[in-house]
Amino acid sequence: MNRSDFLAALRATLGPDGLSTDPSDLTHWGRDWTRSLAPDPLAVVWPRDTAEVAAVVRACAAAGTAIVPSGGRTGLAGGAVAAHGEVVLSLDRLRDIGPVDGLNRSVTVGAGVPNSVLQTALVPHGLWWPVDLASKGSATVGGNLATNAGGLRVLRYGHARNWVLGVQVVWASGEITQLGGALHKDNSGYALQQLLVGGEGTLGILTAATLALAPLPGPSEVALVGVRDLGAAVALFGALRQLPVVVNAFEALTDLCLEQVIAHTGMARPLQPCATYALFDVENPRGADLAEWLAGQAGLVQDAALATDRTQADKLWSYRERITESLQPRRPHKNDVSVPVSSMAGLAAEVAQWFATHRPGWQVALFGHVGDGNLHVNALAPSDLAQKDWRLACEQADQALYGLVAARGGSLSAEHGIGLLKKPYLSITRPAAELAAMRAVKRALDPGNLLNPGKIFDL
Ligand code: 2HG
Ligand code: ZN
Repeated sequence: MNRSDFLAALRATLGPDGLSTDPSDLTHWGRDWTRSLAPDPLAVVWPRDTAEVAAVVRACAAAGTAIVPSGGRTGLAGGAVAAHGEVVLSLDRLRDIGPVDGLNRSVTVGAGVPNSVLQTALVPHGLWWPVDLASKGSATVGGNLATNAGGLRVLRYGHARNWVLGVQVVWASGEITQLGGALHKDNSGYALQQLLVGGEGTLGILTAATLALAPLPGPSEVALVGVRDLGAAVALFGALRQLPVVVNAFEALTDLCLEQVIAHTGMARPLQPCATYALFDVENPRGADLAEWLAGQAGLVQDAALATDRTQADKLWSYRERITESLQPRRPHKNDVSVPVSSMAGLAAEVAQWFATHRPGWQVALFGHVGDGNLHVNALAPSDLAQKDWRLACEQADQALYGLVAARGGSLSAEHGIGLLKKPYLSITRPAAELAAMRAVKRALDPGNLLNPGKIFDL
């Protein structure tokens, strides 16, 4: 079948508004937030339900055309980029939200439900899905699961995979299978749904999921604290954990991040300038006096703002949540690494030292999830460096960074996934035998290499 017959057959299956080859759609739907990778898909399709997803998969399999499953495309590793004539299969129309089972604390939803829409629907039930991302307005449940999203509450709740009971999957063959269900306990054989979670759309296409839900968190207290460096932030985290509080999040950012947020948003500087800031969010059911505690941390705390109401708390959070959008105009080269929390301060010092020695003059924005041992390293492009030279200089810096991370038993992707961007480096922190097992799983479930080929690893 030639290309135009193939597209005509897909259009006949999906209806006239179910497929586009319009160049602006191809650009928009062919990429995620990774702006350094150019999109070049053949078409974008918007099936209405799981049966139509299966029909698209069968048609693509017959034509030998690869598929890139697509959620909210807020990923930062190129996992949803279609750069080689693939069909982008958007799950955008699969937006059903089933009845909430309050007793079982679960709900079944379509893959295309935006994270924030789900959260709003759960509020009247006093429940939420504890996957909390700065990108929640665009990110979808299907994308959250395919990438095993992390976010701002991993410290308390864990990644997306902790909050899924079952999934509906369309395999590369076009068959539809339910993996798991609404069971909180099910120890009967492999938990295959967990293989799909974090699979970046390479093993099957998630069309629906039964999610585990948590009670809405209680009121929280939020503070932004100026400290000497990331080591001091980590020490403050250790001290905070000694208090009888539940730590929802413990984050950090350097002053460069704060400067960029202030420049981008026009918000006022919240504290006197310090080299680094820690932000924490705690539930405090036993009423520990946090102001007094902060005052007692004189060796660590240089300045502090403790929110007294929700509006102030949200404002303090926005200095952290708005970093990514504020860095965007500076063509950031992104990294997302993790080490044990006990190695976090050492890693941050080594990273800063490496850049100061080998890339003097570069601005490197360090921020991340201290409580998870997760450091985001965003190198900002000098305005006088051509894109090609910038990329080369960054690739060399990446090698050095991953060497430091590997030496501390870390990972080169804590929460953003591997996609296309980190693929060349995966073997630095994953042993060859493990990669061989991953390839064997991929070959078994997708023998034709139809689903998101070239992501995570090449076969
Ligand atoms: C965050 O923690 C996200 O805000 C994005 O993981 C990190 O932009 C980044 O590098
Ligand atoms: Zn993050």
